[in-house]
Amino acid sequence: MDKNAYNKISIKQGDITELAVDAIVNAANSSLLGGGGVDGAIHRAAGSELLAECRIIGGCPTGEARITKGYNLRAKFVIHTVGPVYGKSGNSAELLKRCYENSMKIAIDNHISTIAFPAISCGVYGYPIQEACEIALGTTIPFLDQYSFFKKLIFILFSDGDTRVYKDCMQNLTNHF
Ligand code: AR6
Repeated sequence: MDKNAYNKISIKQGDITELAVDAIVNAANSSLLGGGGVDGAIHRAAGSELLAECRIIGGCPTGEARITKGYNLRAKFVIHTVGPVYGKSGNSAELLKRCYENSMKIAIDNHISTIAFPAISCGVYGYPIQEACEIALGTTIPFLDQYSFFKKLIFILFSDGDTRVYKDCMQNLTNHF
């Protein structure tokens, strides 16, 4: 792994709706019609045009991703992905990995070079943060290595504890240099 890839990652605590990046990722449900948690916050901040565009898309299966505009958000785009309900939606680890992979693929297809992820599935869907974090970092970092046009990858967490887990996991990865 190229050390430069790690320099493009930042782990922050805060509200994803406030970020001025090319795309923020939404932890949606398969209807794409909004909900609670980060999904609710993104829809509130983006405004009703986001819901109208999501209606046209007509849903998204677990593990896949879809892109819309960002409307009133500072982010130009929203990439909506549907995480697994932990222990319920088939192979949870494989499905969560696909969420990160498919979000990064959509980013590439749309020339998105700055992107921010929340902790997909780690709220209402019950995924343990440590396991989810390892999947999030392990799946996205190889894309930074392979596609040098990516400039910034942000993981934005809501709680102190989740932020600490991500920072520790990142530290363990960089210690290998
Ligand atoms: N910015 C960053 N992170 C946030 C924000 C925010 N504004 N708000 C919450 N989080 P969740 P899920 C964190 O429940 O588990 C929705 O109703 C939160 O602390 O939003 O994938 C959807 O419609 C947690 O760590 O998503 C689905 O029905 C993480 O974001 C369902 O919840 C994800 O928590 C999806 O559940």
